[in-house]
Amino acid sequence: MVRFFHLADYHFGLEFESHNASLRQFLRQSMRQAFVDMIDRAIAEKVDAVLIAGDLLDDSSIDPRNEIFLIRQLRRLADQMIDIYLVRGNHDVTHRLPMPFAHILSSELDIIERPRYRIVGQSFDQQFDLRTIEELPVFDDDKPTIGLFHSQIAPQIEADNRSSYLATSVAELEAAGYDYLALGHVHERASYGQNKQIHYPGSFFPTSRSELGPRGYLDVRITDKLTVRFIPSSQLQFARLEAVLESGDNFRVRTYEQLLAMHRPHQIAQIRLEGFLIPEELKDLPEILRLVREEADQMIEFLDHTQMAPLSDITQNPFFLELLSDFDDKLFGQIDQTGLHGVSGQEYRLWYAKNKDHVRRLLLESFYRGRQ
Ligand SMILES: [Mn+2]
Repeated sequence: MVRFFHLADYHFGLEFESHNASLRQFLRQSMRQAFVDMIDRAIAEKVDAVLIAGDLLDDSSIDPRNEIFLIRQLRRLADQMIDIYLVRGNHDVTHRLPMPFAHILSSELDIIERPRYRIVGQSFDQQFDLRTIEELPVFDDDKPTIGLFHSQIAPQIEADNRSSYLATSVAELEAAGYDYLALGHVHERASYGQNKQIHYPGSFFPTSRSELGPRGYLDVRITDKLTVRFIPSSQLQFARLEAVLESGDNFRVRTYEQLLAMHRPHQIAQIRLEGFLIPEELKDLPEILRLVREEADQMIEFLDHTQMAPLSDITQNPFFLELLSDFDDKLFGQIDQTGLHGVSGQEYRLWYAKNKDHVRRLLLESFYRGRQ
C-alpha cells in the first residue's frame, strides 16, 4: 500500500487584509495551526509522503518569520522519513525556500522513481504558464504511479484557446492510466475520471470570504483499489447567511438575539440583512450590529441591505406624525411669508395635497440618509 496526503493552494503568507485587525490576527494564527495539525497527523499516521500541488505560498517573496515557520514544520516530515513532493504554482513560481530535504519537481516533465511508487509531475516555469501538459508517459508495470500538477482542467484544449495555467483535460489525464492525479489550482474540491482518480483537494485553508465551508486536504491510499478521504484542516470556516429583520415591538432586544443566535464557534459569518424597518429602527441598527459583533468576538460581518418601510406603514408612528406636522407647519409658514417662485400658498397647498406621500417619503429618506 502507498498512503499520502495531498494538499494544494495553502497560499501561506496571505495577510487577510480585507478583515478587521482582530479577525486578521485570528486567521493568520489559525492558518498556521492548520498546517501544524496536518504535519502532526502525517507523522502520527506514518504516511509515506505529502504531496503539495502548487501555491504553497501566496507570494514567492516570503518574509523571514513565515519562512522559518514553514521550513521548520516541513522538516519535521523529512526527519520522520516522510517524503515531500512539491510543484510550483502560479503564486510561488519563483520561491527560493531552502528545502533540500524535499523534492521540488522541475518545470519540465519530471519522473521520480521510488521503490514502491513513482511520481510524475511538472512545476510552472512562469506566472502565466501558457503551455499545456504534454502527453504523459505510460508505464506498463504494477508500480503505483501518481501525477502531481498545478493545472487548470479545460474542457477542450485548443492552441488558440489556452488557459494561462498549464492546462490539461480529463481525457488526457485519464489516457495515461495513472493510479492517482494530485492536482492544485482550482480552490474548490472536485474529482474527475471514470475511476474518480483525478482530484483537486480545494484550498487547504480558506483564502477569502468566498471560500465557504470546510477546507482541507486528502488522505489517499492506493492498494488494489483507490481510497480518498477528505480531512478538514481546521474547524474554522466561512459562511454566508441571511437574516430578515422584523420591524415592531422590542426591536432592539429581538434583533440582537436573532443575530447573535446565528453565531457559531469557529464560524466567520457574513450575514446579509434584509427587511423593512421604520427609521427609528434603522437609526438603532448600527449600534445593535456593533454590540452583536463585540459579543461574537468580531466573528460576524454584516452586509446591511435593510430598507425603510413603505410610508403607509410608518406614518402612524407618533414620532413621524410629529415630525411631519412640524414639517408641514414650517413649510407652509415659509411659503405664506415669501411665496415660492411665484406660486401662491393656495396653489401650493393643492399641489401638496395631491403629492403628499411622495414629498413625505423624500423628506424622510433625506432625513435618514446619513445612517450608513
Ligand atoms: Mn491557488
